[in-house]
Amino acid sequence: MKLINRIGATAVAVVLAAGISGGAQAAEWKGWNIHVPDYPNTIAMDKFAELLDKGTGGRITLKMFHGGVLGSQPDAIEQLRIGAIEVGNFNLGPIGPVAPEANVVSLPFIFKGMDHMHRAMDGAPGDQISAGMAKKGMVALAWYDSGARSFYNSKKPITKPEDVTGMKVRVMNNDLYSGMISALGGNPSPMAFSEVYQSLKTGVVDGAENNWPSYESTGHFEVAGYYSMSEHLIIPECVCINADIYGALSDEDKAVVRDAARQSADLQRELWSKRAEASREKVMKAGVKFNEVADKAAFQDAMKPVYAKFLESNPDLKPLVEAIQATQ
Ligand code: BDP
Repeated sequence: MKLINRIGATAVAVVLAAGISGGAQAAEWKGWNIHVPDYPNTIAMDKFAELLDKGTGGRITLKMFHGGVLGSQPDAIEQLRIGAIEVGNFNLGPIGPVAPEANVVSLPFIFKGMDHMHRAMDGAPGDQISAGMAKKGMVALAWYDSGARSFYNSKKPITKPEDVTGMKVRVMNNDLYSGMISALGGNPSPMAFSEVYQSLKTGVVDGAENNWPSYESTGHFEVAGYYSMSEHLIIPECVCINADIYGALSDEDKAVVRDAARQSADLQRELWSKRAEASREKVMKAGVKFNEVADKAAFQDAMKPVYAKFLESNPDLKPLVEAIQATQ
């Protein structure tokens, strides 16, 4: 009898706890972020947590796990979709394979620059991308900056597509990036962010591609000293939340969560432009051999098969691609 009572009490407690964490009462969320402590995204996600706590009077708390300790980015995206992680700062690159609408931002050179990307993401294309992500269980609360990605390697400057021929280049997990490297005659190597330093160092790959802050914060510049300003990808990032958890919030809490994310994005964008400059200066001082890519058109031309293949498999996304290209 006693035992049965105890089981009964435990069951009630479990049901109550589940009700509380899923509902409007009180919740403790886990957040994923891949970056080092002083990175703009890290500081901004901590700010998000702080604002959430304040805005809900401590009913919703967010414990951030930085440095990718909760798993690789593709894994974390899956964990967020099933609700094992409530919140994450994700690059739309690895989200693309899950949500096709989000994949259009991973078409090389689709954005003409950061301003163009901001206008597109703040407009109708951004809304369509958000809707596509929501259908896959992820609500994008705000967009973070991630600069432009350029090629770097341990061998030589890259000035023309042929320079990539035969090179083994690490890419994020997304067939579009593998297609991009193949179209340049290189050998793509999809790999987790955390493995890139060692792979560059030991020659498992010759190069990779990223923005200035990540090239610097990871130490990749120490082992791949040629940075060639191709700026082939401008990929926004999201502050994302599990769709069911977000959907179960009261309207008031939804507003607090959105507002906190927006404020954290304002901070992130401000810190981002400063860090991009500081990172660039730091690696240049360390002796990185930098070159501009004068003929970007040659790289853009080489991407035609990547676009053709993507539109062939996703004909319904042609209007979205065109809407981004037409965004003024
Ligand atoms: C960085 C992104 C991060 C990615 C990383 C990568 O902020 O989300 O995981 O690139 O290349 O710029 O994997």
